[in-house]
Amino acid sequence: MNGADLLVAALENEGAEQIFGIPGEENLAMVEALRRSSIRLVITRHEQAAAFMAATHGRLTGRPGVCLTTLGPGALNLTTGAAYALLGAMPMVMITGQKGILSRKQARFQVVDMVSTMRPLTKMAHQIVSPATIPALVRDAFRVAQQERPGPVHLELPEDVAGEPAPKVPLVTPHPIEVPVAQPNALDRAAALILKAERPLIMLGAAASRPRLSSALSDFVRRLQIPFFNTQMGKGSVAGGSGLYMGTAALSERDYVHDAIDRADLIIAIGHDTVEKPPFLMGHKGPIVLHVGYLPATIEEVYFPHAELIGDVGLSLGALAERLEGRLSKAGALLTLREEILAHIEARADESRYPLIPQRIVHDVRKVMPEDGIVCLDNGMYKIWFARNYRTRVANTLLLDNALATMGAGLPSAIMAAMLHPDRRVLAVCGDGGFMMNSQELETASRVGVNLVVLILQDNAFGMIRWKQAADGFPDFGMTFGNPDFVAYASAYGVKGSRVQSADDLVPALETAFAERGVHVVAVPVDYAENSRVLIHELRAHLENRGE
Ligand SMILES: Cc1ncc(C[n+]2csc(CCOP(=O)(O)OP(=O)(O)O)c2C)c(N)n1
Ligand SMILES: [Mg+2]
Repeated sequence: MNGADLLVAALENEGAEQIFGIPGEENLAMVEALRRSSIRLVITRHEQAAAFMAATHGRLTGRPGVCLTTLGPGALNLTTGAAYALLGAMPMVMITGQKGILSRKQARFQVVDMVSTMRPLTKMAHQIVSPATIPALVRDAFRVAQQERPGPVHLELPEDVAGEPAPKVPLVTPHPIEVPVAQPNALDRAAALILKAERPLIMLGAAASRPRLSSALSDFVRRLQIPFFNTQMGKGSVAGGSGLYMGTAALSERDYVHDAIDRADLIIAIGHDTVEKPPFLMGHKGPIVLHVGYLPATIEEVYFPHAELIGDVGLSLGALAERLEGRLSKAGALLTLREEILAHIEARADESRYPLIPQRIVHDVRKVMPEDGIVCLDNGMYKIWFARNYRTRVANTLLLDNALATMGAGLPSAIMAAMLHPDRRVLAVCGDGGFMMNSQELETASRVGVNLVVLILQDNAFGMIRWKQAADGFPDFGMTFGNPDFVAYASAYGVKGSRVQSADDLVPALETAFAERGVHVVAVPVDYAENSRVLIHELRAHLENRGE
């Protein structure tokens, strides 16, 4: 047994089932150890995609995903994925190779100080210097990646350590860890604040989407009957059509959902993580904010809670509900605004203009996706429309990145979701810009054999930036490009492609793609004139009507 064998045994001990990545010659001992292990090596076509996939594994399961690359160039390709997992709080373990450390037979060829590079992008970055340290280091890496606030860790395995005979060091057995519940006096204080509120509102933030939390959160909302809204990454964390959903804060202010936020006198912010674009801007005259989280709030100019309930979120909310159930006569005060807010959001969803408008696309996607179907977004203009307009009833069924907000993650994250949930419909939604950043992963998707539909919104532009450019009064410049013929492009990968030719064509195109199984690409032309019409002019007029 050598260092690489011991590392792979330690990964098996952690329950790792797959490793995503692209090895180099420095990893060959590791590759050989993997060949003889129970772990599946899933080769991607770019390391960035491997990191996005491993991070999404962590996000969807709560257990770290693992990725592997060579030294220098391969390892550097992980950095965007590391930041994606760090900002997005997704548990992930990255393993990279390195030249030998006891001698330097190739001088400095390809050598980059990856541990230093990864330090600000991870919760922990370590070089493995001897096989004997591997069992403890790997256990620590998984523990650090997984514990709140979850995120990426990095282990570097030099070529000579990988090949060195390993002493008989026992592996460290993982065990479950229960996080403490909030203190009784903090619970009493929080309960008193909520009892006093005239117009309470719950906000569900990114940490509300932790896989283990969904049922406790839904119970809390159902027991108290306080209406709720969510941040973009908190979507879907309350199960079922509770009748209490007030909307999603896709913009920071002035959207219809802010009619409710601005009138609330107490916001119970559950799991809010300030990596997200602010769902509302706290002001000094604004509502009281009670932060409920695994960890204390980070204080920002736009987020400075007045009280905090820190501890295991599910159990703490249970204890809070015990103190409040049946005692909140004003719980539903803001519900009178609900119908109007949701009616505005649903407007124009059936418009038959071609190219399609974003509202129609969101509406039609919802129509073909079952409640547990998973939509994985890349980053572009449509993210605002999906966050705002796509209704979710099951946790983690609209996967979007409102933290690093990187382009290129849509397709890899969808491949991962499809691998984890072969029985559910999975749809990647990408702009023509973002899709082309990692489109080579169509080959990975078809090789691993997932059922996956990729919807490409085609405006031949970096639409989001083009819109901001116009909104800021700049001339239209530099944001357009040409595209390949996406149907021909798909067929070059041996996957099926189709093009939506009319507004009524989208639903049947998606239905056919899902029914045929395998990987499909569906290109749909999008008309982004609605961006300014709704998100600027209509909202401005609405605000004037409110008299502000
Ligand atoms: C890796 C990366 N590069 C640049 C950006 C800045 N950016 C945000 S949205 C966007 C345009 C996206 O274009 P596209 O994917 O075509 O989507 P569209 O907005 O046109 O629907 C850009 C360039 C980013 N978020 N991530
Ligand atoms: Mg575009």
